[in-house]
Amino acid sequence: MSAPTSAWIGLGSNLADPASAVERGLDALADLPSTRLGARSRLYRTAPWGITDQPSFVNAVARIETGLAPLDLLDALLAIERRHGRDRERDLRWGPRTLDLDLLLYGPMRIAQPRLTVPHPQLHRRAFVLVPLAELDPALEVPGLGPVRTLLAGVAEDAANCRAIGD
Ligand code: A4P
Ligand code: MG
Repeated sequence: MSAPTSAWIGLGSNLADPASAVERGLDALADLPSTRLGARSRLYRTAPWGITDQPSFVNAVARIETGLAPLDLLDALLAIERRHGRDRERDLRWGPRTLDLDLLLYGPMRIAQPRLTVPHPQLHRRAFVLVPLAELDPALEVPGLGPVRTLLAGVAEDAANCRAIGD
């Protein structure tokens, strides 16, 4: 196996018991083959983005150290989503979901393939991703876009609607 790569995963849920769904998602990341959970953010309650007429979300991000290649990691994330009851045939784009896992960053790589775009194409516009990323690593460089803390300043209004659960 080649040296592990740091990859960042965004987790979100807004159905049933979203906080436990995200916690189960984090556990499932830790159980992936050739993978170690390096760091995880707190859980955040966030205002819905995109389609705003839906329940609020619980979001978090995690850094994993993984030997999985990008497409293998994507497939593993989709398998976790399926195990947690997400039905892609039924889901609306940007609509409610039991558990959504996005591959945000894969080391310093930029990937543009039919099934996979990295950095995640919406990352820089989404406070619900940037706030937990900034909790763990504000200096993290998003390839082609700049550091997380700078991107976060661009969505300051939405960031005010992302609250750490328990604060
Ligand atoms: N795909 C390509 N690149 C990636 C990547 N970097 N990570 C492909 C994950 N998947 C990637 O994914 C559809 C396909 O995208 C995958 O099969 C993969 O091959 P998807 O997640 O069903 O679709 P999508 O385009 O990401 O739209 P989706 O899921 O409807 O919306 P999002 O973008 O995931 O957003 N508001 C708050 N506050 N918090 C949230 O978590 N989430 C959404 C859903 C909307 N509003 C939200 C939240
Ligand atoms: Mg998604």
